[in-house]
Amino acid sequence: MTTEDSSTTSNNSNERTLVTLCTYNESENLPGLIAEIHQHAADVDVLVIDDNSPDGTGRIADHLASTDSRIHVLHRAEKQGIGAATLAGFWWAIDRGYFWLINMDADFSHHPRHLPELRAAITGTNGEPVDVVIGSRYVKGGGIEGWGPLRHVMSRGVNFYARSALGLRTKDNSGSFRCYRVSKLAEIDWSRVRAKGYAFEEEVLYRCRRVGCRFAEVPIVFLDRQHGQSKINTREVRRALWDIFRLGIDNVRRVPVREAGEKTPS
Ligand SMILES: Nc1nc2c(ncn2[C@@H]2O[C@H](COP(=O)(O)OP(=O)(O)OP(=O)(O)O)[C@@H](O)[C@H]2O)c(=O)[nH]1
Ligand SMILES: [Mg+2]
Repeated sequence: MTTEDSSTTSNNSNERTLVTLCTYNESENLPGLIAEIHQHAADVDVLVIDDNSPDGTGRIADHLASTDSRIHVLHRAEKQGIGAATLAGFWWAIDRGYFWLINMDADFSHHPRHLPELRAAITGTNGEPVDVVIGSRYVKGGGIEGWGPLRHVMSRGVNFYARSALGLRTKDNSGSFRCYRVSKLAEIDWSRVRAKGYAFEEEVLYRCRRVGCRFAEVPIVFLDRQHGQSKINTREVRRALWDIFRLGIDNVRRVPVREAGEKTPS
């Protein structure tokens, strides 16, 4: 794994925001997506986390980074799952002192037009700031375009299962379009992480809840990908269900979630 060493960023405020994009074969989507991100949020830095995509996504990302100092690339040697890639982005943001991290899929399913709403929601309602804003398909105004009935049933089913097993109160626990307060991510002991694949999304919310995060959900309309192929398969789904089950056992046993040295009990 190699990282580009860059501590210089272009957003000047004290609350710097990093947008992370995990990519595996997203060459058709990446250039247009980053351009749109910067149309809707000009001040954010973007980190592409590429697992050596055979279609050359990593090279395209390098080229974009060479033309725009807001763009950074983290190259990983091989495909290790979306959870492992997302976690690498968390560490990158923690190490470089970002204040907010917004994660998005890189296939336009998470449209950059929602970025301002996600960022606005961090102030919370009633003057209570929040730590995690979820771009949610399952609150009023949210939705999904382009899925068949099976995908709908699977997604609803996984959400119900995760809420029951992990005690989550939020409605959309399986999507990855989220804004996190980086200091809260830093409180979590990530060495205990169970899911390397798709259950990572539920696992992050579980761990965030256990360290006392406050949540908000803002509606997003999820669009099925236009270009490239889905990386979900039945093996990944089975593994995700198993990972959530094991996390549910951790929840019952109250296995600690905090980084050593963090004082507050979880
Ligand atoms: N770095 C990295 N990125 C991944 C990996 N698996 C998936 N991704 C990326 O994670 C994002 C979500 O993956 P998708 O294949 O779109 O999965 P999905 O959105 O759940 O499924 P579809 O919407 O059906 O395509 C996309 O940007 C993928 O390119 C992985 O193993 N490593
Ligand atoms: Mg997708």
